[in-house]
Amino acid sequence: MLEKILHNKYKKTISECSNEELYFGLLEMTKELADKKYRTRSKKKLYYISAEFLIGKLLSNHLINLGIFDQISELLTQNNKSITEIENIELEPSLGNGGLGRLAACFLDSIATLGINGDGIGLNYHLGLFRQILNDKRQKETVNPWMTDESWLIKRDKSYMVQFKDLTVTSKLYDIAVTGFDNRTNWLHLFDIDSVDESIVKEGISFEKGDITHNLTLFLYPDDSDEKGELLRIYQQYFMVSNSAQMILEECISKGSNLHDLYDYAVIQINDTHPTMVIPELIRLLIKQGIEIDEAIEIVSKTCAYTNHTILAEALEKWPIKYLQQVVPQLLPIIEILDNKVRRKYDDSSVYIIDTKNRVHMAHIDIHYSFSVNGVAALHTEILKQNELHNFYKIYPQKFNNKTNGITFRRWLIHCNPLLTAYLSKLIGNGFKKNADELEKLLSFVENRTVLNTLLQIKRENKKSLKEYILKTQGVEIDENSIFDIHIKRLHEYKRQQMNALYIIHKYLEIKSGKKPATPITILFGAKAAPSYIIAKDIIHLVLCLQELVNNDKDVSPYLKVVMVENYNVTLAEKLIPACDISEQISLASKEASGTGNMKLMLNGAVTLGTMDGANVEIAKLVGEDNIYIFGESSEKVISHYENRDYISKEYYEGDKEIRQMVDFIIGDTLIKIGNKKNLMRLYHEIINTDWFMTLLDIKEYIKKKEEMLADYNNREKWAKMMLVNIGRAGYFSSDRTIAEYNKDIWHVS
Ligand code: GPW
Repeated sequence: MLEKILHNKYKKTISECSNEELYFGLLEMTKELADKKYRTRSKKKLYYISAEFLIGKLLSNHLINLGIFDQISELLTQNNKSITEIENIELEPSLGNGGLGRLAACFLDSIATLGINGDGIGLNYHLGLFRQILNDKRQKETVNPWMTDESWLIKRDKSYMVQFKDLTVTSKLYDIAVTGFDNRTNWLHLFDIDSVDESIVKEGISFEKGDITHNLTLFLYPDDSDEKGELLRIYQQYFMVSNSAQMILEECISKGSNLHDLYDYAVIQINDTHPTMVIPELIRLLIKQGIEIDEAIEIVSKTCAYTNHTILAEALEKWPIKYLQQVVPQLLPIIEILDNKVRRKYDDSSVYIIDTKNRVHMAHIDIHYSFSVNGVAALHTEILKQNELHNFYKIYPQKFNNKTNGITFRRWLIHCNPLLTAYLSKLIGNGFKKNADELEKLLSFVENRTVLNTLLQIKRENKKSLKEYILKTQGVEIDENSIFDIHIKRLHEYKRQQMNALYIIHKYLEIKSGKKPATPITILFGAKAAPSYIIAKDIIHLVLCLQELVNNDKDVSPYLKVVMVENYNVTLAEKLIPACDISEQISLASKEASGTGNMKLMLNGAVTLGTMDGANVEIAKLVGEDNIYIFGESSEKVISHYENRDYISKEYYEGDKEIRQMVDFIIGDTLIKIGNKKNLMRLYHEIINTDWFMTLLDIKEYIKKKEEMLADYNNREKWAKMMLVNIGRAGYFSSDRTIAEYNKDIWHVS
C-alpha cells in the first residue's frame, strides 16, 4: 500500500523518496487505514471534553495500534530508510500543557483500545502552548506552529454557530483519528474558526487579546493576568462547550433520542473545570427545545461527570459574574437558577455557586450538577473527601469516587523503549501488550543474574542514546556512565524543582570541599513555566545558573553535571524516560493530585525518589518499601501546618547551618557573577520569607535519601532488582485499567 501511495504521490519508489516524502506517504496511508477501522455506533457514547489533548507525535502511535509498526519499519530498513529519522519530520502538536492534557491523550488511546465508543472534544489551537527557548539563562516564549498543509487533521463539513454577546462566530470542525490497539477507531474533534490569524502575533507570544475573531483559537492558555486575558479564556471555553453541546445533541437526536432520555445516549466527562460551562449551555439548549427548566437540569445532571485534578485553590477557576455577563450573558440566568437551587437547599455558604465577591465557582457547578465527582489518585480523592471538598462530600457521599490515573503502555513502553519491549517479549511473551498485568511475570526473574544484567545493559544503551540526543539537540555532553537523575514536569513551586536546585548546591559545595561521589551524577530537568509565573521563572534562572557554574568547573564537572533541556515536550519525554535511573517525584505531600510521569518512569525501570504524595503512595504500596526511596513530611502533617499556619521557613533557615549555607549560596558572589541579582534575590527572599510549599521543611531528609540512593546505585545487583520490581509492578498503572474502571463505574458504555 505504501509503495502505491508513494507512486501516486511522487512517482517514486521507497528508496528514491526523501524522508519527508516518506513521512507524507505514511501519513496518507495511516489516515486511510485508521478511517477504515471506524466501527459502528453504539446507543450510548462517551464524550470526553478537555481544554487540552497533549497527543504527541502520531505516526508511530498509529502504526503500533494498527499492528503494522514492525512490518513498516522493516520495509523501510530494507530500503535503507529509518522510521526514527522519518518521524523527526513530524511536528509535535502542542495542544496541551502537562499532566492533565497528556492524561486525556492516554485516555483516548485506552478508550479506543477497549472498544468503547467515545470521542474527545477540544480546540484546535493554531500555535498551541508556547515554545520555550532558553536564552541568556532565562525562559523566553515564542510561538509553536505545528499544523502543516498535510497533517493528521481531517477537515469536516460540519460547523455550528456560537453566539457571544458582541459577536457570533461559525465554527469549523477538524478531526484526528484515534486508533485503538488492535481495536476500533474513535475521533478527537477539534473546533476552530476560519478567521483566526496567526500574523497578529508580534514578538514572542504577545498579541491583541481583545481581537476575538482573530485570536480565539490561537493559543492554549493565553496569558490571563489581566482582564482581557480572562475574558479571552471565557470566550475559548464557551466556544469549546457550545460546539460540544450542539454536536452532542445533534448526534443523540440522530440516534433516536427525544432529549428527555439524553443520558441513555450520551455521557460527558468534564476534564477539570475548563469545560464546566457545558452544563448551563446544555440546559439552555434543552430549554430552547421546549423542556422545562427543572427537567432540563435533571437530564444534564444525569449526563455529566466531573474529574477534579487539583486541590490548589488558585487552580480552581472562579469567573467574575461581570465577565460572564460581558461574554455569555445567555448563561447567567441559568447559573443564577442553579445557584438559587443550592441556596434553597443548603445553609452552608461554602457550597454556593456564586460567592460574596460575585464570582462563579466553576467546580461547584460541576459537583452539584453532575452525577460523579472523581479524584485522580487514592490519596487525592481522600483529601477531596476529608478536606478540600468535605462540605460537598457530606451532601453527596455517593457521587465521590476515585479513579487512579494511568498511562498508555503503547506509547510509554512499546514505542519509547523498543529495547526493553523486545526483551520483555522474549522473556514473558507478548501478552503484556494487551494485558499490562502480565508484566508481573517478570517478578519470577528477580534472582536471575542474566536477566538483571540485561536490564542494566538496556538502561545503559538507552542512556547512550539520550547522551547522543542531548549532545545533538542541546549541545551539552553528558556521561552515559553517570547516574541519570531526572526531574521532568511543569515548573511549579509545589513540585519543588527549587529543592533539587538546593541539592545541586549541596553537592557542588561537597565536591569543592574534596568529597567526590563514587559515581558521577547527571541531573536533568525539563520544565516550562507559565509565562506570567515570576517565581517559577526565577527557579529556571537558578537552575540554568547552576548548570553554567557546575558544568564549567573543572573540579566539579567530572562528578556532577546539570542540564535543563529546552522546550520539554512529549517527544523529549520519550527520550528521557527510558534513560532515567532516579525518578524525582518530590512534590510537597498533599499537593500533587496524582502525577503520571512517576508511572512512566517506573515502567521504564527508574527508581522513585519521592514524597508520600499523589500516586507515589500507590507506587510505594505496589513495589514495597525496599524498592522506592520515600522521604518527607506526611500529607496529614502538611495539611495541619496549613491549617495552623505554623510553618515558618525562616526558622528552618536560621536554625540550621547547612540550610543557611545552601540558601545563601543563591545570592552569594559565585552565582551573582553568573546570574541576575534581581531574580536570584527575589527567589532567595521567597524561600526564606514565604516558602509556601515548604522546601526547607523537607530539604534535609531529601538530601539524606538521595545520598542513600546514590550509594545503593553502586550495588548494581540490588539496583537491578529494584528496576525489575518497578517494571513488574507497573501494570496497575496502565490507562486501560483506569478506563475500564471509568466505564464500569461511571460511563456504562457497552
Ligand atoms: F490544576 N494537572 C495539570 F487541576 O496538568 F487543573 N494541569 C492542570 O491544570 C491541573 C492539574 C489542574 C495535573 C495534576 O497536577 C497532576 O497531579 C495529575 O497527575 C494530572 O493533572 C492528571 O490528572
